[in-house]
Amino acid sequence: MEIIETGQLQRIQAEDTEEYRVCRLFAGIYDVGRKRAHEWWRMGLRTLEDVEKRKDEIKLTRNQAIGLKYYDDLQERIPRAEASVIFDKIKELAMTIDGNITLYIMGSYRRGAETVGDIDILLTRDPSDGRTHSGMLNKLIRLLHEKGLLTNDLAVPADTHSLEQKYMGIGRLPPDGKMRRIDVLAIPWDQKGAALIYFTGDDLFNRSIRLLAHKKGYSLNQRGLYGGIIRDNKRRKMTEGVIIASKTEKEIFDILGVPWREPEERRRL
Ligand code: 8DG
Ligand code: MG
Repeated sequence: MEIIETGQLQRIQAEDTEEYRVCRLFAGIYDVGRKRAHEWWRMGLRTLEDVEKRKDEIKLTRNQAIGLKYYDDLQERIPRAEASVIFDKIKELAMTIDGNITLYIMGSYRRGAETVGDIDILLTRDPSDGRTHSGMLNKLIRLLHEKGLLTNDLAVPADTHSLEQKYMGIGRLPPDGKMRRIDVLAIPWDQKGAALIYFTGDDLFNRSIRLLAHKKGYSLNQRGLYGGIIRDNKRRKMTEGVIIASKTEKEIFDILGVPWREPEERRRL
């Protein structure tokens, strides 16, 4: 309607400026948000070379420097086949640490995407033999660095022995593959179902199913489906409630009355 009525679209005009293009360029650096990008624009920076040259003055963080170094690689999406090879190698190495570790490749890959933005991995272990995956994520990270699959850490878990940890880093297919973002989430075995739902996404599916849970008086997060929640008259939570389902995706769907949805069906059309 705007185009018909005015012969133009303001949004496109706004996007057709140097300021917009430069801010987008900067915001493409890992860990640089729109606000920071605009601040650099106001300081007179125009190119990635400017960012590199003035890195001390603008206090470029360690992670931003890594993002800048691998800018072009990290802009690209990863072909499904390559993600699959990288995941298989990581899984194989994990098995040398403990044959009972379970690893899944998650995110857009599990939803069947042809290209993925990053490699999302879930790590857990069945504790029925009396052992857990405590400490194993850190061992795995060390091993992946040794084998050249990981090159840079972006965020390493603080508590080495917790069963719930998140690692974020950059790696590649050795010796000279493109740099790729790799995330590994460790979770307790009995939260596997809730974690699978969360880490499979997509983000819109997650928001919808969480909203549905909320409407039905529950609360859903990556740890489980919570019942027995008491809310005040503004619908704010007064109590956390207790986990009533978390082990499998299906039991959570069942309680919420959601028909089974394959991962491929959990995405925007
Ligand atoms: P991509 O990497 O191919 O771009 O897509 P993705 O695998 O779906 O996204 P991701 O950024 O790697 O995140 C993995 C999952 O995390 C995603 O499928 C769903 C979940 N997730 C949420 N909320 C959000 C959110 O606000 N942002 C993002 N990026 N992911 C979220 O539940
Ligand atoms: Mg992903």
